[in-house]
Amino acid sequence: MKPMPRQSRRTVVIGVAGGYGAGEHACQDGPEVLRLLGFLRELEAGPGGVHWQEVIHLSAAGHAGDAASAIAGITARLAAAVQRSLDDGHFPLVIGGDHSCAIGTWSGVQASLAAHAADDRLGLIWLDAHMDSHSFRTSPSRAIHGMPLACLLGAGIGDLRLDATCVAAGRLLPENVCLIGVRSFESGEARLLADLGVRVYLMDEVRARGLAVVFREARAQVAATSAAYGISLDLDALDPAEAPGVGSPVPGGILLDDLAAALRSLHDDPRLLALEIVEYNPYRDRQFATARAIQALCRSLLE
Ligand SMILES: [Mn+2]
Repeated sequence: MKPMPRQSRRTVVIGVAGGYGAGEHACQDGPEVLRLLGFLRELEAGPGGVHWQEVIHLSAAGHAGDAASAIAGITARLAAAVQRSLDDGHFPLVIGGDHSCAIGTWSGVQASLAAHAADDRLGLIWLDAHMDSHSFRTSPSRAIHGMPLACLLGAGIGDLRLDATCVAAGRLLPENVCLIGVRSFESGEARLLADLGVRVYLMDEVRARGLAVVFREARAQVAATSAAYGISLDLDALDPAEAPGVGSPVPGGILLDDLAAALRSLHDDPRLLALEIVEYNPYRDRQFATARAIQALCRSLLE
């Protein structure tokens, strides 16, 4: 895959109406609300254009009754859609759904890299209030949206269908991953990330050093030994005072203006291959503040 400036790539939006990774399924309605209310519409006329390709829904055939099989079905279709959009020279913008969709998004990116790039190592900046690095063994809630990063790191979450997806696509290397904004986690997942040596910027460090500094450092690290990188943005990384419409709000997060500036700094970087924005819960939103935050962040990166 040749590095192409994003301006010459068309942004393709792939919605994922998935909520089975969380105890409450409300996030599954996020992408349709954003699409129907036209929150990305003004970007459509911008340079390169933004095109809503599809919203992936759970098919009856892909759902054998439990959350893991529902997510496995969505994951396979999402990975294929993301891989296809990269293969076609587009910039995939994935809109969740709960964060379990990350397994599909980044498996698709890795599959495309493996097929077309000499160097298939992928970097990933993971913005989140949580660590999302549980397995079925360590998770108190057993909710799969708390596990996607462990899965992508090849740590094994204990579901063969999901673990196999990550192994088949190639796995992320710990040194190519940084978490930013974490402020709520359990010991089992923290131990996994510490054992693997994954760099975690807790919210205290972000506040002390400033998001701009931390973000630049994280980007340098994930890009240092990989040809390309992506961003997985869980909206709960933001402060719930500014973005209340999320699946699992935690006080004391990143400020919207700071994150918009960080994304703006990536505007011209051809190594940024894909962006994922997840955990939009329209029912918890207030006067569309969170929908507008998504709009502002997309505009910062894409316009
Ligand atoms: Mn998350």
